[in-house]
Amino acid sequence: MTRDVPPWLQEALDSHPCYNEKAHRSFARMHLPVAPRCNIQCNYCDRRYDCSNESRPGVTSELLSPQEALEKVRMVKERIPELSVVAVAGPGDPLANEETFSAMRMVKEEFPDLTLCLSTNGLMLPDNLDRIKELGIGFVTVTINAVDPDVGKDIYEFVSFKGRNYRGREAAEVLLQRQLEGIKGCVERDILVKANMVLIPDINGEHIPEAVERLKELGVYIINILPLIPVEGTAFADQRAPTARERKELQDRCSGDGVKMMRHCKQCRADAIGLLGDDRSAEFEKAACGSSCGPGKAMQVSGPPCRSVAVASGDGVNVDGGLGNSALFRLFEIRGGEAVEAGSTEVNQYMDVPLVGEAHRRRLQLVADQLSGHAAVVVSEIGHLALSMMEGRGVKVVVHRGTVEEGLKAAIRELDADD
Ligand code: CLF
Ligand code: SF4
Repeated sequence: MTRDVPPWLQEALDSHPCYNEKAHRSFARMHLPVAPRCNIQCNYCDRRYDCSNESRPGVTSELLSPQEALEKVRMVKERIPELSVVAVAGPGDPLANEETFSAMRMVKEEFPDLTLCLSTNGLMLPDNLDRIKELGIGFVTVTINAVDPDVGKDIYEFVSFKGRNYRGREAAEVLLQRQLEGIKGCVERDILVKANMVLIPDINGEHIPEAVERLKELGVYIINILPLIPVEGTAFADQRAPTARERKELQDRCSGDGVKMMRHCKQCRADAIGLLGDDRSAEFEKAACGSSCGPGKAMQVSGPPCRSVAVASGDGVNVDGGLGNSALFRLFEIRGGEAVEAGSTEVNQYMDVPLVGEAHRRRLQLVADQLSGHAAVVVSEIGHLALSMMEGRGVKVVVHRGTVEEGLKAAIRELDADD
């Protein structure tokens, strides 16, 4: 018998296109791409693309601030009346980004009739259970690819948890323990859990049935076995993807007996909008821009032009690092020639990577991805590789050794000169 549906979720379940197959042709979902950062590194993920928790590799998502996301919900709700679910599913991990909660809160306040949903790698789930429940988020997906650290150790490059970076078996152990604790906490709070499992035939193919058994015992409501999509430039670029037959056999083998099996997943983008089989996100691209600019492709539709600049500065006073050795970038919007503070973005989850070789290149790439979408970055130094990565992403690099204030002035001058 399938897990009982908590009464407070029955109505929402009837119109949830992912948790309820019957609903997927009549109800639409919308993902808010407000969560760029991630706290782990899955070997199949390249964050130039969308998060594989809930997405397919493809076009990079635009990133929105919570305010921009709310404005976009207003627009989408007007044009897609069948919208029933609003979710955060990347492009990084929703729970590694405070913006997820700000956006959800705003949506809940203005649209209490919409169902809230999120998808996470689970690392920070135990710490956020009460907030999730309080916000009325009744549907949580956890991507859990193994319940044995000896299998998981080959799937994750690192896990960054509470100031420490873990690798190998230890990383898989930390992640698994948090995922299991998080799932248990959701079930205890009457939140419906979906477990996403990326099927990597030569790594976890044999292990998935055992993992599904464990997840059933924990009270997971529905299982979603997704095929690995090998992405160029990732550690799993050469891993074999499953065949359709392999996946179906596994789905059949793991079906029934206390758990539902999702078979209609579309491996959506982190900014997907519409019915599962009819993505309409392109219609709404660049539709949102409110009072602030940020990373991503948000576009100003009214008011004075604004651009965003990221400055490498740990103390907020001096420009004190390069792309490869900074933990924090301060963000500013340039409006009418003035720089206005707009928060900060941490890249310290990549700090524990050797400064040479492939790992270093990859780290630079991740930091560059995180900073892509800004008009300029200000750093005190930069190497050839990092420079070409930033320029390749259309970001102006300003090298400045001095104060943040002077660095911003230099950035404004250089951006103006380009106009
Ligand atoms: Fe989005 Fe995921 Fe919520 Fe659905 S998607 S966060 S549960 S609202 Fe759905 Fe898309 Fe498959 Fe995800 S089809 S990738 S299962
Ligand atoms: Fe990528 Fe993080 Fe998602 Fe893994 S959890 S697929 S590393 S964004």
